[in-house]
Amino acid sequence: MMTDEALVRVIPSERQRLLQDMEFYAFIHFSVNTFTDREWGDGTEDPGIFNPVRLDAGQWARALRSAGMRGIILTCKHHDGFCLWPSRYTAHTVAASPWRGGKGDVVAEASAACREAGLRFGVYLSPWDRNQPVYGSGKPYDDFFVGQLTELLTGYGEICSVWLDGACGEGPNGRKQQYDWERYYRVIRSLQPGACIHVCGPDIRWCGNEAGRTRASEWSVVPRRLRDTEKIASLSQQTDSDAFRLRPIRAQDEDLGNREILRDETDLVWYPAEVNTSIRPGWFWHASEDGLVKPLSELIAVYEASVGGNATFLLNVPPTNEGLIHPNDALRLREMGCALRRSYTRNLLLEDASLEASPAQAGHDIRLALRDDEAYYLPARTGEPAVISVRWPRKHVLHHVVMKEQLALSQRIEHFYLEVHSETGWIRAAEGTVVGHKKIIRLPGCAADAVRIVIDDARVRPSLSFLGIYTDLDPEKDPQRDTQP
Ligand code: FUL
Repeated sequence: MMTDEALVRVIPSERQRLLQDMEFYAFIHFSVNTFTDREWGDGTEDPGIFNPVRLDAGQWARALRSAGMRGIILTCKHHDGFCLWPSRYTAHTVAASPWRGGKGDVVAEASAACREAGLRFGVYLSPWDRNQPVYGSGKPYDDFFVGQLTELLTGYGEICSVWLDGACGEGPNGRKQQYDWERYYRVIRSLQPGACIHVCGPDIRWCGNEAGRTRASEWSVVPRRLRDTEKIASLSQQTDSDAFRLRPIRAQDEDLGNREILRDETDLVWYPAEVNTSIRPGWFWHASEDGLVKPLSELIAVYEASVGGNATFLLNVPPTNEGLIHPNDALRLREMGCALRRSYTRNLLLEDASLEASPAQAGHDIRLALRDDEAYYLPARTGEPAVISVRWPRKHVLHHVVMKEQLALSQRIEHFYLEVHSETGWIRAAEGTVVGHKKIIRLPGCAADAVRIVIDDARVRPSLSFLGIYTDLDPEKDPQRDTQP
């Protein structure tokens, strides 16, 4: 039986911690599909159609950064096999296109723009390749794939992510490939040890749907068998359909890692969730969807459920056939940045608050949770609730509470609740399970002069590396509100 002591021995790798710290980052879907108005190309597209005449990766980076994103993952090759860089392993690349006279390299431009803007850069390289004649032939295709991986992982600086999609269909010859995943992983580890391998890989877990939904409790310590690539592939998209993009999490998978569920497991891993969805209905740009950019409220709700639910948020923003992020998407990104600054700038704990907590272990005082860094609060006693109390001399309107655990100690909090105090006395305003990297609790703007957080169930003892209680910033006071993307 898994004891609490055994559960908290499972902790993230350095590369996973860096990725979780990114919290919110972009997917860029861009390929021949951008020019054919399709979601999946079949590999027969003429590279001559690829000509994004105004391409400016600096504009992408600035627009995405204005939303508060910290990285970009680019579809260097989607299922159609067309390469956004001049791969020497195939002629089906930008080198055969009229763009920049066949001398262009989108991967080079995007990675340079990221470095310039202070964003991390990652690659999506579709294992499924509908153009490649050796696809489905076993080792010859694995050699080809490893060759392409090597180009991407050696020619473009530091790579934060290799996103390996689970879709696996037939190649041009009607055959399906058995991917040599372990070999791909070895190549990635040796060339870019800091890169996380997402989805069909050991580092970052696909949350199981493309609709931007998260589980109420998204645990990072889960059974190792969830990494089973076959399983991921069978749950992944097998056909291109809107229904798949909107499919919610399957009910039987609703909770993957509470203490009860893990009790009889023998082999656990740190495998945090990533939520991916598109800012528009499709992954690729379609002129017909220019008016269908998701509303700000929907994107903020996904942000709060993902970043604020111990997952990362990978939001796709597809450039147009001119090679620019469309003004409607750019505007929404800027609005997102403003909304996030408005919500998470004014931390009332740093104003006139007094803060107390259950006795702490020496060196782990609750005041360490005021700073968002490595230091953390750790109660001295095990087996009893940890209570954290905040009081203000006057009432404040509260909008959000943010809690974070110190992940070097694993994730420990199993249950907590939060009470607010006003003239009608104490009321329970929220409760929850997972905290992990970050928990965001949205409060409906209640006026209160005290807050109490009770962590009433934890593995061994809970840690708290950050606590913030926010009131919305007056938009007039947002110093960056006029920033243009
Ligand atoms: C899916 C792909 O088939 C879609 O086209 C898209 O790339 C999405 C992120 O993953 O499985």
